[in-house]
Amino acid sequence: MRILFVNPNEIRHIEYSDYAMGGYIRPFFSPALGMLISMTPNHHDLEYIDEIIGEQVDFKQRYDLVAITTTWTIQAQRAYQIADGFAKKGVPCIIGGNHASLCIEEAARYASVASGMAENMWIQILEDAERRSLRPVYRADEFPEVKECAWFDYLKIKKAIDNTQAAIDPINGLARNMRPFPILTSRGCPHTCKMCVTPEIYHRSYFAIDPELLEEQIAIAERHFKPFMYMFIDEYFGHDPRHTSACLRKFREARVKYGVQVTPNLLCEGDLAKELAETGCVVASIGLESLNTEVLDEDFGKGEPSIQEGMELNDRNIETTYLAAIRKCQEAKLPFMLFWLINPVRNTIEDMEKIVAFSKKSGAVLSSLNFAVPLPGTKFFKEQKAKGNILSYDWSLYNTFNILLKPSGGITAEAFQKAMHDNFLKLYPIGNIPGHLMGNASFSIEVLPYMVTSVAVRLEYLKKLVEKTLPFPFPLPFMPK
Ligand code: B12
Ligand code: SF4
Repeated sequence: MRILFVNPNEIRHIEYSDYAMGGYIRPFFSPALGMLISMTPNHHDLEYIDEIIGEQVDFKQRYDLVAITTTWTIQAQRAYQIADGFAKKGVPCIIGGNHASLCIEEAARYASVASGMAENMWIQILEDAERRSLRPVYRADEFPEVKECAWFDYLKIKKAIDNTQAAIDPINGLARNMRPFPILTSRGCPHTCKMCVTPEIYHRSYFAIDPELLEEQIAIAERHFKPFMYMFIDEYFGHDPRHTSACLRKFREARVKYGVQVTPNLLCEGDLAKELAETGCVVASIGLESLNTEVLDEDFGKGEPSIQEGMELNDRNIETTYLAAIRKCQEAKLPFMLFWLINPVRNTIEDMEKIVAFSKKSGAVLSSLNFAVPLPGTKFFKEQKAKGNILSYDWSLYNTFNILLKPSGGITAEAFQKAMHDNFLKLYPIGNIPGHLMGNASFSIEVLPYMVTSVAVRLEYLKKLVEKTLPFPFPLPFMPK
């Protein structure tokens, strides 16, 4: 069969609040689609189109199957448009990924839906597509439980990328090689945080890659892609310290650079920060999320005991844990970024200010303030919906930069959104750029994120004003349309 894999762009509306910001880090290819490509038998003819870098879907092409992912809820509306476009031409489509998996009824209005991990469904889906009899819905829990998950086959992925018939926007096309290259040491997560979709899809299962296979993958990636840096896309990196060390040794041997997302509880125990620094990690993104233990416990469900003792995600004195994790990074000379989630229902503007002060003192190369999003399908969504706190069900707003929950304390949503914007800017004074450039780190990984964020946040605001003023679209390169 001729199969097209599409990573849909997000749809953005300029009616967004002027104070909503955007985030643009995307990997070299969609890991979800990369995994499906890796699992597809060799006799099929595969093409991969990434709308996020400006590749365009051609609805006139004759495909036998179109597979679309919705890793992010903000991709859902575009995913449905693409499915609709192909349905009109009689081309069968299947939509999967986090959003469609948890909003089956909604997605099924546009295409067949694959809900959950694809490992044990994918071959059945391909066979049904070949017979032109796709079922309306495939549910992972109706197939045998996934005991072994798929890992990347980079050669197959490369072939599908190179095989694309898509028209490529030349400026954005260049951007592919500037994107970090996805790699992983594990999939899944044993925790059950309420605001996260992973427990709803992976049901606490956790899979660790064989370090020998990882070594092979790095060698293939180096030979065929030569990535400027890798990005670990593990859901819960570092869960098994021995396995993590074995994997990190492979990175040290290959002498490659990478970035990782990690939780503070894992950093403050043992030598993880040191190991990361010694094996090529150029930056660790730490998900601190909140300084407020009620938000962590009651809203995000991080107070539940971990299934593994000593691996709890929250403790009573959270600031001490955070400082311990930061100290470990500083001792190891490991640059780190901090990621925060503000829940307008419980957090106040003073809480934002506290986070800004904490971040500025921390020595982080970048700190990011995001809104907690009631992601559809999560327990957090159900609770906030039941309380009447959700402000919008327009999925195109679900990108963590728009306020989606009613603030308490009588403040309006727009005022709260503006306070977020103002506090975000406080983290990145433009006047500090020369200081950063002339400082000890000079033009290095420690300076670039600061400069890029400082400028991008302000550009985003200007872009909105220009778009609102001009009667025609004004696309800026590297920015989502
Ligand atoms: C690594 C990661 C990132 C990376 C890159 C991710 C990427 N995929 O491009 C980075 C760091 C850039 C990132 C950024 C963000 N992320 Co993120 N990220 C992840 C993470 C941890 C892993 C995703 C991944 O690639 N997994 C590996 C693949 C192989 O697994 P998979 O996607 O589950 O795919 C399997 C199945 O779902 C299924 N499947 C998937 N698609 C399809 C399609 C078809 C047709 C079929 C049949 C099956 C199928 O089969 C696959 C194989 O089993 C996820 C957690 C998660 N579980 O998804 C969060 C996650 C995707 N991120 C999330 C969020 C919110 C963000 C941010 C908005 C956070 C922020 N404020 O910065 C930003 C978005 C920035 C942007 N818009 O540019 C949310 C999205 C939730 C949602 N519903 O929207 C998630 C789910 C985490 C969460 N909190 O619940 N992220
Ligand atoms: S630890 Fe991370 S991946 Fe695991 S459930 Fe919590 S937020 Fe999701």
